[in-house]
Amino acid sequence: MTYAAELAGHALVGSGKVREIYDAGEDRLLMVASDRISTYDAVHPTPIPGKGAVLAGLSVFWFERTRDICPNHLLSYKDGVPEQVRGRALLVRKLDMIPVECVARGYITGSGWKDYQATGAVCGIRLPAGLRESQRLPEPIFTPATKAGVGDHDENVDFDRAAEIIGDRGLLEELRRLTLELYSFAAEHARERGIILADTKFEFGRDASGRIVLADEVLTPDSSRFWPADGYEPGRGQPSFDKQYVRDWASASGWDKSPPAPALPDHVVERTRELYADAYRRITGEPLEAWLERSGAPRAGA
Ligand code: Q0T
Repeated sequence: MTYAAELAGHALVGSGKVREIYDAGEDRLLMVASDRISTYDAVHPTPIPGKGAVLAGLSVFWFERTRDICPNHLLSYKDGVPEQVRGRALLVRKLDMIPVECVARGYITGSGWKDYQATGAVCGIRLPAGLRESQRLPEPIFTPATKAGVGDHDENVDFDRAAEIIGDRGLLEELRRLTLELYSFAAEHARERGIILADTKFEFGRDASGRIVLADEVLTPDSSRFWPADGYEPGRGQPSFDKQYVRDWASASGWDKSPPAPALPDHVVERTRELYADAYRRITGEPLEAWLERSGAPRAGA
């Protein structure tokens, strides 16, 4: 059994590269963000202390501020959360998940840039000719994707295909509206604080009454691309706000970028930990310590 599966009284129901989901009773799940970090699709054996807390704290920040746009699955980050994982775990409502990844893009990068270069379009949305890598789009676009097999990348699909997958075109129209509204709200907030939210991915589900509910983690550096606004320059790939230091070190280390990923030296861990804490502070306006205190996270060393 992996260490990840050990949480007394909770059955592991799912796990990703850097997080786990546990059953927490009848209609609840416990989503736990670890301190693990991946680059080039491989997880490094060295954790970044506080990374899980940054992801959980940011998700809570956004869940609390986007309730008027869309209800979400957050039930608690304290009551009912085992002490051992407090600060990086969310107790959430179990939903019927809608099997489409809802992506909003305000800038052309990643798989969107690849598709645009090959076809002039992303997910069937024709874009202006002559865009440069990382350029801001005339307006944010909704680019749905389907979860591929374990270890595979999500596959971009056009609106019609996504509608076919979920079997309800009206529902997908509503998800597109919500996705773009959530993105625009968050991108504007981040931009005022020196961070470009290039794109982001949401997952939605339905509750017992059929209501659409925002799920997963939201608007974190793991579910989004955060770029420092300082030094933004279209025409090239942008450095990642949180992971660039690890990527630069990993590239220079001679690692061939196939698993297993190398252990990280102390200076890379320390700098990256600072970058995550800085992202938390810039976006929320409070130090990460405030979240650790509020959530009842165990003190380092305890
Ligand atoms: C889910 C029911 O995040 C996932 O896996 C990574 C370990 C995908 N996933 C989401 C669910 C959620 C959520 N979020 C929910 N509220 N209710 N299922 C399951 N897997």
